Amino acid sequence: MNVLRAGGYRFRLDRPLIMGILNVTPDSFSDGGRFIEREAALEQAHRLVADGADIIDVGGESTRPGAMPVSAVDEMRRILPIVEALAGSFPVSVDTSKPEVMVEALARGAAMINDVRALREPGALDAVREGSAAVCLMHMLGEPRTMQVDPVYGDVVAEVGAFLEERALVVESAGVERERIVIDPGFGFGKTVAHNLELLRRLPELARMGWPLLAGLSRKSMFAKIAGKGVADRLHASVAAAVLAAARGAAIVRVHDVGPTRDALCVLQAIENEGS
Ligand code: HH2
Repeated sequence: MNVLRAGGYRFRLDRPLIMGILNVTPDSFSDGGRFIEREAALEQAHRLVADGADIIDVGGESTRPGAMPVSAVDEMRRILPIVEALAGSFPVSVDTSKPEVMVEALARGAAMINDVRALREPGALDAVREGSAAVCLMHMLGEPRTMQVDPVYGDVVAEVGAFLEERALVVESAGVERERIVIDPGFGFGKTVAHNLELLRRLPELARMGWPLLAGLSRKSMFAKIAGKGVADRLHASVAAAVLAAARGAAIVRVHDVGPTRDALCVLQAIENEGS
């Protein structure tokens, strides 16, 4: 049985976990500005948990294509009060690439660091290596400001897999135990729709690599092309994608709409439990 250790929490990975997204930003692509006030953010966190989230992922900087960087001071001002308020009661992940933000979030009880740059910023690995927090290492080609400008791969699955393996081994040899490491192909991060679909179709290859796999597809722009939906109308497509990812081996799905995703995943689980 695979397990994931995240701070004081130990998750058995015998069913897909749900990571609920809480963006405390003015400019996130689908919910920017909705949870920037403390009360609204905490209310949303409690709603996500009531709906079935296993982990709450708090982010203070949008990484949508074209997003402009935010200073560490501003990012901390947004997220730390929320992390502090929630971490005593729920597993809290923090979506950041900045070592100083990681250190402060971990000091306030964050159980996981979710880094779209896979701990490549100087000092990031040192910020997480001690202690027991989990880390999510994500693949991104380029930087958010420019990553969607003509991304090119030979074999996207092989290249993303090689990057994730290399990063996971570096992080492990720095002293982060395997049970604390999650990998993520980074849907939409320097990828065309065709790349995203290839990654989703061949997700089992990445799931077999030996680290739990996270899939973040929720409300992403690929659904504009696939289903012709604007950002406010991508619920059904997102739920379908989360279930397909879980069926192909994702151990964690990162989603905005926890309740509908949970119900859909129950169907998958029921089928799989019946078969075993
Ligand atoms: N996607 C987003 C942000 N963080 N982290 C991981 N590990 N995987 C992802 O796919 C991922 C992520 C983008 O989604 P969202 O947080 O809703 O938007 P924004 O970056 O605009 O805040």
